[in-house]
Amino acid sequence: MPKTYPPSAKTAARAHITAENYGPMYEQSINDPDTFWGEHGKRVDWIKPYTKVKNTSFEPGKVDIKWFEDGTLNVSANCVDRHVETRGDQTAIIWEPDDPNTTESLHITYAELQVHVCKMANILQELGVGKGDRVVLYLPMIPEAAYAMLACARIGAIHSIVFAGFSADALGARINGSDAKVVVTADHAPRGGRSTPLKSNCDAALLHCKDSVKCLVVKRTGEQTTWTDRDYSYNDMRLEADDYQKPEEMNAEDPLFILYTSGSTGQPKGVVHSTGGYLVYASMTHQYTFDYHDGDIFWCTADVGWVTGHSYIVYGPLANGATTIMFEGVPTYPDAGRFWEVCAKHKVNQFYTAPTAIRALMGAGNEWVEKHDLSDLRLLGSVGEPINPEAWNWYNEVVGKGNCPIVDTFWQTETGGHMITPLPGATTLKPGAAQTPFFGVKPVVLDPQSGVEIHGNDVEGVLCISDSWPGQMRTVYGDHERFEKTYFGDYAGYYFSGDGCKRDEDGDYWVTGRVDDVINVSGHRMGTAEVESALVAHVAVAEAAVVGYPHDIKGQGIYAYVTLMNGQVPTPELRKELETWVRAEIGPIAKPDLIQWAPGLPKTRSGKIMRRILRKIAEDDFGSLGDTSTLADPSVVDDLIENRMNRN
Ligand code: 6R9
Repeated sequence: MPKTYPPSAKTAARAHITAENYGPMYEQSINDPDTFWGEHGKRVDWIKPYTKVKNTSFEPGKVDIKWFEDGTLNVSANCVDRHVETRGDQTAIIWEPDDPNTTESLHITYAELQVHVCKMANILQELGVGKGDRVVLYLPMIPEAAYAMLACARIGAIHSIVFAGFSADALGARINGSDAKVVVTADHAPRGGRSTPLKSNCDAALLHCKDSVKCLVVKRTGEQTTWTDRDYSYNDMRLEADDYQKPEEMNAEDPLFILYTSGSTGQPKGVVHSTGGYLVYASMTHQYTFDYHDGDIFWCTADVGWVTGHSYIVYGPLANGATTIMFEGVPTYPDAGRFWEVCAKHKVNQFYTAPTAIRALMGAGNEWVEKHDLSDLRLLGSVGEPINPEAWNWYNEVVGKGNCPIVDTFWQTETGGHMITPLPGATTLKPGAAQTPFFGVKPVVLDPQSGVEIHGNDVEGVLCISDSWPGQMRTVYGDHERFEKTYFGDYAGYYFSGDGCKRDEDGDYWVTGRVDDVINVSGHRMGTAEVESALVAHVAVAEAAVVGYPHDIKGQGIYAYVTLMNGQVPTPELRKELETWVRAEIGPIAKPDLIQWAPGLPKTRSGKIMRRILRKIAEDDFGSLGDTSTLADPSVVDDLIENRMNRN
């Protein structure tokens, strides 16, 4: 029996949620969601209070999700204005730059935040942005990213953030996909001592977009950039912009943002989140999962380009009047002690990061942690992929000194906030398990083949959710049918997560990873189909199949099997060229780790690529290939095995 960790008396004594109140609250959230959420929905300020709470259906063909549907509110008023009245001088955002030796960190109070957000809102309006319009944000991790998010929310515009590590092509596709009016970017994005030319990427992207799209440019480094007729300087415009802007009254169900994410088929889809339900859920999970109390300093190391940054750098913490850290850099720059230096410098109380970072820092050695005073840390969090027990133990012992509960939070871009997670004052922790459902979440384990619910404990299957929760995505932008098909098409009446899971003998959930063609590289979601379509877009490539394989640091690496066009010669130079090509098509995170030249791919007689076999070979586990008798040409497998790239 692996060791488990009950909440310490100290943790339990101060916790919002304890072993005593979790059970009854959870029961009510499931059995009487109207009463439960009717009460908890009041944690945010409404302009017009709701009278209806839950109105949701997972029924095939009629999937429809509405929460608090007749209420009105404004997210920016909730994240900013209401705190200005009570804690205007408190720091809202601590900004920590990429390079601590050349740049000072910043402390932005709630009163200052209001001015920044209002100015940005006025600038966006001047550029023609109104309620319901889309604005793409392609920014470094700078305070202006938060100002722009909140400014959109203030005027009722819908933001769509594109991670600054994505390429010009990916950016262009997302600008067009949401028909955005304005793109907000910066001259350059410093990260890990290197600099990405965001503005010139943006110029390249906009070549493929409507002429009417405007570009608002924030000065970050001051390095030279080209300037065109569509460009506007944020730094100039803010000198003239008014410092107040009245928040727009929004319906609870108006979209707050779009965020593109990868799925198992086709191009990334625009996940749409709502105004009311999302904010209630993001703020409640932030407070309870991290046991956040007034005055605490909270640090989520994610980028705002991912959902984790949306919910737990900006919306959740600011709705709760928290002090939230925005970190521009990477864990290993200037050295492998950076995370711990920042924790010590700002006296961080709750620290939230990804297993890939934990594994990398574990490999760098304990001395980097021990150099810094981490005595203010009270809680540690993990997100993005399953955390292996070795990394969990290191996080617990070396970083947390055995005094900080670890919350292993399972959730998704689609879910808006935590779904399955320990609560620090209530849960006896098990290393490697996300464990218990958050309020309002009803996980079920289904048999993957029959789709029948598997009851009881000590069972395994696919993870579905059987009823709606307020933070759930509402639709795929512009394609409700795709929403239904993707999430409700496989198992009628259930939201399907795409993950496999076990429910152990105590009823705790262990999420075991994707069961579809989504791979998880350093906690970033990648559709194998996206990488494949980038590869086949290269003139030399006839066919490509991409799978994940176990990678010590990244969790999964990208393994590509490439069949070249007739007459093309496989050379190391071509391999390099394909790597660079994928980087340019999608972004650095999509670059294949291994490319194997494949004279042929294993296919069924009907032409389907048998990925199961390719996965096994990539895992260097070809002893158990299973049945290959349905292959059109079984001999291709021998060649693939002989030339495999990953030998353990
Ligand atoms: C928040 C976020 C979602 C996918 C999800 C699952 C994996 C995330 C996890 C986890 C096990 C955890 N995942 N957290 N698996 N334990 N604590 O990561 O969103 O980028 O959409 O990824 O990540 O496979 O389906 P997103």
